[in-house]
Amino acid sequence: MTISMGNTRSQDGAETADLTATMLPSAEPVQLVDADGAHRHDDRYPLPDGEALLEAYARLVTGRRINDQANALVRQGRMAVYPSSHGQEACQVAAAAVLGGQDWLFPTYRDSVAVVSRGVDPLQVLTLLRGDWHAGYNPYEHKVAPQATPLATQLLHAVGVAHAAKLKGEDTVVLAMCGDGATSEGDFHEALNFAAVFHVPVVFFVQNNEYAISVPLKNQTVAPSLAHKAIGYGMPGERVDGNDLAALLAVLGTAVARAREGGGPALVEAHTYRMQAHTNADDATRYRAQEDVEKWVPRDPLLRMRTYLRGLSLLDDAAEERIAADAEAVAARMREGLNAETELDPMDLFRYVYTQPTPQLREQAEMLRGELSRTEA
Ligand SMILES: Cc1ncc(C[n+]2csc(CCOP(=O)(O)OP(=O)(O)O)c2C)c(N)n1
Ligand SMILES: [Mg+2]
Repeated sequence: MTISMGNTRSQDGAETADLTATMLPSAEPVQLVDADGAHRHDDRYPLPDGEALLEAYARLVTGRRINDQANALVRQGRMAVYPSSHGQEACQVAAAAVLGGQDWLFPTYRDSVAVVSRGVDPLQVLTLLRGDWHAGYNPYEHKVAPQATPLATQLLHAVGVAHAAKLKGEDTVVLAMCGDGATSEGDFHEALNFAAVFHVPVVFFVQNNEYAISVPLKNQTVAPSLAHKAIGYGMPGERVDGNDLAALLAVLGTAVARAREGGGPALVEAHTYRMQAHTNADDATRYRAQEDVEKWVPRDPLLRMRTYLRGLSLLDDAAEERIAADAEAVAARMREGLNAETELDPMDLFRYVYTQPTPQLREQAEMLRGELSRTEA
């Protein structure tokens, strides 16, 4: 049977068996550098070269520094909230690194480090979490969609952009990020089905950090893995060690290259862990044991990449100092920018929301304008 838009579904038994074999994820998450920093050979995924790993490692260090600095700024009352990607920095860096300038990234609230890795100014990124703007950066400038808080909604937008790019004949791949919890949303299923049927160049990147606020993965799904969900829609799924920067670059890079060559969508599940609370507004000790968190400490993505690079003499003391100084400069810029007092115009609430404001919003804007002029008087 042929489905419209050029995507073919076979009802022939032998062909179905072949497709099943190519679409099912690996039995174990792909790993190229283990927790001790040793290379693990994998015929399917060559190790990225040393230069690429060193550059990505520097971004990991900056990412960790951004997470730590943002947490401190929240405690100092300079930011409203910060969903940290501490422990997930390898996923964050790899998501940005595998994309070209013509590609689009669709991040969530937890993916600030990925957005910075894509080249967006951290101060522009953090205005959202400071509570100043819905998105502090221009999405078109860096081809980064606004960070989405309503779970999985961005996946449908991502598929729409990929579909449009395909119709226009553009060489664009879209990488859409979401968490394990978001895979239970209707929008997740609609996005995957739409992407597969229309055969669009999108890579769904699920960071499985084992929690959706207080809900553990076992209460979220009983599927063998989240990557196994892909075959149900007719696209390949792959599992990767989400704390292994090298494996993430290889697996995501392969999925992006495949999408660019017209191979259609894919789903990549990264197995990682949310090392800190959901946000500063959450007390994780109420629903998970500290021993469980500690098991993940030795699997830290920075530690293993550092050990690997030092083992090959690709990273020496001088390079470490330079990388740390660069990360510190980013943190200093965050402190300076976010500690500065800003004069916000409350009328901004109504600007840049709709091209044509609705009658209700116009009415509310007038009310606010009236109140402001009374308080100023
Ligand atoms: C549609 C929708 N429902 C509920 C929420 C409230 N909510 C915010 S974050 C979250 C958990 C999401 O977990 P996951 O997708 O695993 O992402 P993580 O926070 O672990 O990165 C929930 C339920 C929301 N933001 N959007
Ligand atoms: Mg999660």
